[in-house]
Amino acid sequence: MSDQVEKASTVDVVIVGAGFAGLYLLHRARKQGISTRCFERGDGVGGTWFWNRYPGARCDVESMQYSYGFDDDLQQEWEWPEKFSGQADILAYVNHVTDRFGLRPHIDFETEVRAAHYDESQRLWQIETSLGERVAAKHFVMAGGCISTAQVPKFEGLDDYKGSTYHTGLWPHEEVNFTGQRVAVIGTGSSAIQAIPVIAEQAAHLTVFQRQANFSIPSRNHPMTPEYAGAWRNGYADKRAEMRYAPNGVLRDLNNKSALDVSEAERLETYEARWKIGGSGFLASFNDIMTNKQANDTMAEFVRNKIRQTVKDPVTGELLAPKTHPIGTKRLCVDTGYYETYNRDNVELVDISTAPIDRLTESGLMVNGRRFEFDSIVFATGFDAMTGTLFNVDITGRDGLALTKKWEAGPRTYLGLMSQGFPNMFMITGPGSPSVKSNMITSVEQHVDLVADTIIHMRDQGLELIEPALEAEDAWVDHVQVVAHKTLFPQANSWYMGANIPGKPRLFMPYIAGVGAYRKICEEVVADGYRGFRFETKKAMAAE
Ligand code: N01
Repeated sequence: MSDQVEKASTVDVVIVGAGFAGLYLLHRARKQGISTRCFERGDGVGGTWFWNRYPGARCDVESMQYSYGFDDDLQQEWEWPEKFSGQADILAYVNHVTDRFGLRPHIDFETEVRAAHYDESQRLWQIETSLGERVAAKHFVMAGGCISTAQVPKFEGLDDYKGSTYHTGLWPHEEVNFTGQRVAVIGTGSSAIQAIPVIAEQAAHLTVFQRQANFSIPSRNHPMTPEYAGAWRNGYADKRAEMRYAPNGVLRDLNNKSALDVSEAERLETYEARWKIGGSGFLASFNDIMTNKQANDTMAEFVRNKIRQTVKDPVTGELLAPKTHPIGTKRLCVDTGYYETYNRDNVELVDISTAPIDRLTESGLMVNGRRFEFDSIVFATGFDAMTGTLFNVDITGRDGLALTKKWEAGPRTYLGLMSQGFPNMFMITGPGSPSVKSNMITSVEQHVDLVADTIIHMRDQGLELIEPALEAEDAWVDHVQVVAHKTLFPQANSWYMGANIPGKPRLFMPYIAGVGAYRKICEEVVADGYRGFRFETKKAMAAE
């Protein structure tokens, strides 16, 4: 790791996190002469890709699109080995970006931000770190990611279990070898669906505990071809511009027909053709899959039939065919050989939908009175998404108001960017922005540019404080829910709805109207003199 530079205790901006968001913000700030401190809990950069090292971890957005677009030399020069990148390749890329732009010395690694209190008298955020350091900042930016607080359910007997335990989102850096072991995987979300085929190849026996089955589409991943990469590189300027206004921040071939306006033969032919292509673009087979339950049912049944055809044991196949939610309303998974894995002799699926795990024991766990013994248990049980990482920091705003208190009935933001009562605090891809319902890099770049441009605007105009107006925030909170309820998303018990965390308020957290629609709203807000925000000048403070 490079030598650290001298660190100031009063800066313009404190940034939490050195993942894709924190790194780009650090780069923008440094270029514009904005002083920063950037704190990262890990001992390296990369955020999600630093922590999620489980076997099979891979991105389901194509490499040519899951990459920064802010620097043309970077995107022209970087070589991606595969259509969909594995975790190690993405981490290598993030490390390259960090060093290419000289960011590493400006990051405090292995340092958590524990508290951030807004000091109204000085209009400064007072930050406290896990190393006991205090730093004051004009602006405080939470860039710690949306899916970065791993959760292990509070199973009874959790501490009694004597074997090895792992969480997919906190995977050890050294290689984990399951050869010869009896392994359990708890959970069947995106992480499990990627890990299970790889663990099954190593383990002597693998038992998968499934609560709700998930829909998964084959990735059809393959080595990158020079033709494909070349076509992207030659067209990057236009393609990135298009991505920024695309519904999910990725270029996808959306079929602009209703699934119900075509004949059954055309519908099946369309699904079949897209199944062969693979990937989550499958959802773009028709334009009403996420808004019309009848249309959605046609796609869901097509995928269920694929699962039934793939899995040889009909009982297991039926258990794996999801029936609890419309397809796409929980994050659509993308896999390599997931359903085929259940045809192996060393893999067993245990349905815990009606009889949950009773408890963990010294040597394994018990379900419905049946005792299982394991050498290792893998928790693929997900994250306290969207709000968990924000709540891990003791954040208090004006009048000592805690963010946890303000958001006790659910997140309250204006544009997913700021919350009233917390002046000069920004969230990158916060709740109420497209965030997890988009290509994260597209959304990260948009938010970072908006935040950096706003800080520069304030500096240039002699403005010292920015805060959303309560009415603007109230209207946005309502708007996010109105838009969500025009879709099928609220019908699922998903982490988008906070349903995976006991006691978490149930409401749809991301903004689902699309990346392009959202970007246009942000552009209009800024063009309209930051409509819905209020500023205060230095003079106003002196007069108080
Ligand atoms: O987590 P999840 P994840 N007892 O919350 C089960 C992104 N990601 O880490 O469905 C038993 O989706 C839970 O069951 P249920 C992506 O956005 C992207 O897999 O709630 N089981 C579920 O099966 C993704 O959505 C990529 O009934 C319990 C599983 O654990 C997000 O990260 C790859 C349980 C958790 O699934 C999170 O994915 C990986 C309990 N008490 C992740 N509690 C790609 O880019 C939970 N479960 C490809």
